[in-house]
Amino acid sequence: MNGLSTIAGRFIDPKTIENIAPLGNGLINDTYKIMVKGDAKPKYVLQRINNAVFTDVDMLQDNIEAVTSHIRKKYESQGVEDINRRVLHFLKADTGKTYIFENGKYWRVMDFIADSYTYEAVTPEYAYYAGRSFGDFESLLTDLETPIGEIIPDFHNIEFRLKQLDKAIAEDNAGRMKDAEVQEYVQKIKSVSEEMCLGERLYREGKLPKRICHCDTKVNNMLFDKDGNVLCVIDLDTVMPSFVFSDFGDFLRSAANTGAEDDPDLDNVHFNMAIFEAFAKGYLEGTKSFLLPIEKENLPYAATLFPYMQAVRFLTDYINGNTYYKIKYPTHNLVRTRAQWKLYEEAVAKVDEMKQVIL
Ligand code: GN1
Ligand code: MG
Repeated sequence: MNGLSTIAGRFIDPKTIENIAPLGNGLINDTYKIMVKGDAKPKYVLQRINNAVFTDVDMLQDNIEAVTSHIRKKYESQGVEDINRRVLHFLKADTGKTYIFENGKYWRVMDFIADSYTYEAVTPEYAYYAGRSFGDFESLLTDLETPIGEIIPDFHNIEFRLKQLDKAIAEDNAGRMKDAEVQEYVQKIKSVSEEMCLGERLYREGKLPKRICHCDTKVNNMLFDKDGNVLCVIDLDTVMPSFVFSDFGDFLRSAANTGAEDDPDLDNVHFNMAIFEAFAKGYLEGTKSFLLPIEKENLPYAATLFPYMQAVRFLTDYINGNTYYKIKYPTHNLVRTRAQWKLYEEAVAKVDEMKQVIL
């Protein structure tokens, strides 16, 4: 047995394991699919939790357990069919917990949801279903009584992200501040920072609530069945209290971008209004039981905030010498910054149109 099988064998019967192979393309955790003997489809997902990012693994797994069991109970009471494909299920290890710690690393195993598909891009039709699903997800959690910890403090707090950028600039650990392009992006980011911090100001004024949000609503964090129906929302690590802007904005950051998150060709990067319209329609339907006017009217702001915040985060990581995100080449985080900044500008140019769709 190789190392991964030994780890998986603490959650499932090691004799049943056929092989373990990489799965997906997340930038934080390492994910694998586990094939078992006699089964042509993967049966489980093995994940190494990046504990440099998620430092409190107990809190992480408690949050996920609270959210998944709450959703499961609701689905049961609503008589929803096929519940095991509609909500994630984590296995207990030989320790009785849903994770193990071995050789300095944390691992967990969940059921693989069979016949499910993920996409890096969506059509307006799929964007509508996605909007509905993320809206429903937030809606299902509005009456969750178990407290959900802020697993990464200030995760989507743009004021905090800008402070991290300032710190990176001051330390200049990788000597990047002599690069004129880096300086140019810093200037661009700073020139609009006041207006981009709107959400935090509204929160301080007591006008904007925090709700339990998913906080990583990238397109590829949703499972579809073969007919395009949304099965469930995955990658629950970042579920935490946040503004609804997080889920709305981060989905569009990935789905409404006509290019890639790290597109080296900025001509590919535009903000797709058809996706915005379809997603917003689904999202507003899913959240109609609780969404406040202040939340609704600022959804176009959210669509600009997330590419902005991601540009800040990628640039910060580039200046720090690439310590956070996985990269494929040395300037990857700079290329990502350029693409996210372009998307931010494209979204800003569409704000008036977005307002017309929302109101
Ligand atoms: C990370 O884990 P992954 O790849 O789904 C990041 C998100 C970023 C995203 C950018 C915990 O998500 O916040 O938006 O990369 N997750 C964390 O692609 O930082
Ligand atoms: Mg992911």
